[in-house]
Amino acid sequence: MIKSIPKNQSRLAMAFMWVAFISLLIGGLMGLLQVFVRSGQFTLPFGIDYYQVLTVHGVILGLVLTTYFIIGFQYALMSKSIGMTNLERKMAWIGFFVMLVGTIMTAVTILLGKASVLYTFYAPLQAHPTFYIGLALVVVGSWFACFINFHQLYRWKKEHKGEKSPLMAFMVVINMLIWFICTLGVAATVLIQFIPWSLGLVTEIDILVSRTLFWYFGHPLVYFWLLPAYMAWYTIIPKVIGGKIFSDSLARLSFILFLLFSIPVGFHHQLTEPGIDPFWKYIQVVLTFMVVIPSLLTAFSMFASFEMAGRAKGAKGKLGWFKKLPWKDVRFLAPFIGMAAFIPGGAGGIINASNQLNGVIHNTIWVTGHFHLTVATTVMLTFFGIAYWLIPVLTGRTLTRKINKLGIIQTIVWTVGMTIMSGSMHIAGLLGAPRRSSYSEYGGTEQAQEWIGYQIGQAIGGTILFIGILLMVYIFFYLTFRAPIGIEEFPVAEYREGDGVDRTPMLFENWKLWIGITAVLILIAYTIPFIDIIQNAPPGSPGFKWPIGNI
Ligand code: HAS
Repeated sequence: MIKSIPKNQSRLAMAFMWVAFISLLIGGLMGLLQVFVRSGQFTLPFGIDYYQVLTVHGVILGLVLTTYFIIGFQYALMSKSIGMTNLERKMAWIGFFVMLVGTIMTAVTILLGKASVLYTFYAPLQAHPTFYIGLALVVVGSWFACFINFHQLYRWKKEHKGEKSPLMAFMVVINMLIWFICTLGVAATVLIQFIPWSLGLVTEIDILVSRTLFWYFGHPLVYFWLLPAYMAWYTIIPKVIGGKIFSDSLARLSFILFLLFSIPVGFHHQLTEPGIDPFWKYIQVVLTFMVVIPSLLTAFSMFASFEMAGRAKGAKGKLGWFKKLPWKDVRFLAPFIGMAAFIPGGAGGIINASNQLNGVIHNTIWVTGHFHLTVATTVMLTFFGIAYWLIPVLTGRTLTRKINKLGIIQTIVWTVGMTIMSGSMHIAGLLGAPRRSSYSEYGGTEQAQEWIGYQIGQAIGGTILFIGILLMVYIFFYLTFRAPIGIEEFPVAEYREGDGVDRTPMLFENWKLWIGITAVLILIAYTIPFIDIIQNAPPGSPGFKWPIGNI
């Protein structure tokens, strides 16, 4: 039963959206400064440090914007599909404020120049303790959202004995399970290693342990970003295009596969690191290739939904459906371009995961190009596509034709900017340009001359993208304060006839089974190598620990 979202629950989701869009503006501005510095044509004023700007950019966009948007969007999906009690809502506000305090602490520390450690905060780079404490609070605050979402589904299931859960709620719970399990890793390294070390309570830190715990979190993090986009692709886009969901079982299967395979793969970020036995790297690379499968299932499902919708509108021939898609509707166009970008973006991921090829691209700006295609295009354009209807739904306003048109322009600006910027990054990376460095334009080598042109390409693309950010922030404000009062549709797709939706196996909701298999896979992938790392971390034994005075 689909209900509208009550006002007090809309306010909650909007609070998360506010933080997300303010972050977009601040983080985007930092991105603009960065590409200018890397072009070699610009020096930062007032002694601002490149790495400080890069840290603000990565933390604010990669961690703050995404997490707030996702939690707000997921609350809206849960409110829409299974409702929220007053107690759940109050707890959600507590979680929001815990996150906000943490975010402000982290942001202020970075802005004061006390935490220029980038979003990966690799030791032995060290930040002021408030950076790590702030991060820990953000994580703890986000756990409120996890347990509230789990409780919402648990409550619904108790009230609807024997019934299958609504697809949206099922997807939200899977995503929050992934988030909860993976943030245990980052919470462990921050609480056990970084906070005591930065407070001076201990004088050494085991670098490889900290990086391994970070990447135990870092890869599932990218699926935590991706899955809300997939939620929209599976459950909302079919409605926007006037079609139906292709298959309930396939959608659930794909999400379960993400739960199983997105976590035990962190070593593919550490393929070049000594101290991890190649056998375990190999195991995790195999598991990485497993996590490609649910994306391929999703691609299949999307094509099926598009074709079905097109044929229902009279499309003929193999590709006739393409013309019947609603190209002038920004709620469709933005996510669609996101999907299209995921074809090269996903191919890039497969290249990254392939051991020998990883040796070519690792630590080059190719990787930055990869994640600007995936998270900054596929995910962000889908989030923008969601915002066009979600913000009016939450504020009791409507998406006007004018804003729809401006949204189409914004989508095109973003696509052009990102194609130039990410394309330049991929090429410069292949030529050897390093990432995470402000000195890439004058390495003094002949090679550096080859990639300098692409660094300027990045600056051009980055400038166009910044215009895209300004447009999007304007649209957000317009939809929040100026758009006409009215009722905007919360698009929720129905299943196609003959989907066999009633026959979706109840096995898919056997949470003990799926969480159990997930735990077993994590234990297989990590137990032995982790013990090995603790005992024999390079370059000496027992564990190479960086003394605090050397940084
Ligand atoms: Fe990645 C590095 C491997 C997906 C984000 N990745 C990163 C980093 C980030 C990131 C942020 O194995 C850098 C971290 C850092 O700071 O160091 N990635 C993969 C693989 C996948 C993948 C195998 N990544 C993502 C997604 C991200 C993301 C998604 C964000 C949201 N990645 C790596 C590896 C590294 C890495 C290594 C480490 C590199 C290094 O050495 O440092 C896969 O999940 C990709 C599977 C995807 C597909 C595509 C399916 C296509 C679909 C679209 C269908 C289109 C339709 C439209 C229907 C197989 C679903 C129709 C279109 C028409 C034109 C008609």
